[in-house]
Amino acid sequence: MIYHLSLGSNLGRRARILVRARRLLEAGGAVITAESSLYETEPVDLPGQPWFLNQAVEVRTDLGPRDLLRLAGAVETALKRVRTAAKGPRTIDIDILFAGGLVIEDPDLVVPHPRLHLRNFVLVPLAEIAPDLVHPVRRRTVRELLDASTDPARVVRSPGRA
Ligand code: PH2
Ligand code: MG
Ligand code: MG
Repeated sequence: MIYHLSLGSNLGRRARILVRARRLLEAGGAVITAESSLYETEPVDLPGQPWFLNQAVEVRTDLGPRDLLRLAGAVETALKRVRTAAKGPRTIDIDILFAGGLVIEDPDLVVPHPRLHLRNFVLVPLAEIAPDLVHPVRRRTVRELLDASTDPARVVRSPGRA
């Protein structure tokens, strides 16, 4: 199955942390088939924390959604994510955006990610690698969701290589 993930970091050596996160995902059986540039993004939800580096990746894997969620959590733990404030600073956050065309609404896993259409830090990187992907609930492409977004938070393509 093909998944799309959002990676984010706003603590420590962010670009290096994203590299390690991608490697650990691959070591866990998720082959990365596309990756966006890195973007410097203004924090949303909880202002006053450092800017994030965000990236979208496409992975191909035999893992089911629940196993991929477990892998993402294990990678976060391996990269020393410490949960302090909700939505606060973190070395790494890995969110499942899309799981093929599946719609999942479990207490601990909601796919498509319930806020992805509201967030430029997700939509801009995702539109770079998957502009024509259709959101199975909202029935809009990623490009259309981005065009419709009213999120004022700034997203700037980072000059560093992904
Ligand atoms: N993640 C959050 C809350 N706010 N802001 C940006 N720019 N990037 C993120 O990845 C992010 C955020 C919760 O996961
Ligand atoms: Mg998140
Ligand atoms: Mg998360």
